[in-house]
Amino acid sequence: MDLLDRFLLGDIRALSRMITLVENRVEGYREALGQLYRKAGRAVKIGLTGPPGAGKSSLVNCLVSQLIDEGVTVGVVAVDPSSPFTGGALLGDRVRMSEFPTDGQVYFRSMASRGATGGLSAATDNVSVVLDAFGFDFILIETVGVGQVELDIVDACDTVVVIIVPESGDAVQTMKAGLIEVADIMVVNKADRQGAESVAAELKYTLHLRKIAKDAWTVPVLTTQANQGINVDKLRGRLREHLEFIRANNNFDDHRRLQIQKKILAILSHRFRQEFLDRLTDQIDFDTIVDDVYHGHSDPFQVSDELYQKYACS
Ligand SMILES: Nc1nc2c(ncn2[C@@H]2O[C@H](COP(=O)(O)OP(=O)(O)OP(=O)(O)O)[C@@H](O)[C@H]2O)c(=O)[nH]1
Ligand SMILES: [Mg+2]
Repeated sequence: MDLLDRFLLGDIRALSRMITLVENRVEGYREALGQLYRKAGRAVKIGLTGPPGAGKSSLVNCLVSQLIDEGVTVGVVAVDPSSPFTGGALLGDRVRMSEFPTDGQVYFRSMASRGATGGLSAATDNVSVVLDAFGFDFILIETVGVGQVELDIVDACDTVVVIIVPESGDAVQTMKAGLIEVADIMVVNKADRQGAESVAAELKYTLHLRKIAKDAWTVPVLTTQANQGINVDKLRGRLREHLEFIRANNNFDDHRRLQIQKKILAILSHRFRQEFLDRLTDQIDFDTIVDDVYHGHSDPFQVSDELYQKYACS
């Protein structure tokens, strides 16, 4: 029996192998992923992002416990910026795994952000498609909110939770980093520390000023203490409300359709770029061109125009 058949029968080991295949873009992955795409689309995707150490994993663990109690299945993808490994063999995940049932109701996977071929955002999205096709009801994606790539990752989710901590300057940093733009729910974690309530109030005020339309979703601001599981039930409640809201207002379908369009364009642009650059490097003597620019006889703009005319339009 081949891998896809075993996967479709619900074999967890086949799931792990499929993710590795997709993550590393092993030959044949496109065909397999294409098949899985047709089966995906049922899972609810929740993105959790925020600064390093804010308590994202702690919150994910609490949410997973709640979801398990509700009787639903959960797949978790953690994008780990510090890890050079792929394959989910990290200590943190082993510890986490041991807390939960091993009957397939929950599945954890880490992705190393360094060296992801073809882009981390695409790789994470592909892995979430695999989990979706496997049949998980919920997919939680944890990523450190530090740059555009991480924002792209959570932007593909149905609901985005942004987690910050009360430490001074954090609220300001969050706004600067564009995290507020992507947030459907804001969480100020480590509420046991000083200043949590004032940071929450500051965020509420900023969000109130930013609200674009009267009937738009009001981004709630919660305070939690994830290491003690405090207020995580409230977060679960807000997640449910947000899902109901976007389903009732068509945003859910619109957003998913937009994601499909983005995905097609991303695949195409990756391909165009790759093919064009391959053609260029095969045919061009860069030393001479660089010499010209270096000595002031040409400039990067003119050179690019000429190369584009010659190789992209042919
Ligand atoms: N005091 C306090 N500590 C917390 C709370 N929530 C989490 N922590 C602790 O904060 C530390 C970081 O928590 P994680 O859940 O690993 O944070 P993270 O955001 O996933 O971290 P990275 O994935 O490394 O960015 C751990 O030592 C947690 O036990 C909280 O509400 N209060
Ligand atoms: Mg973490």
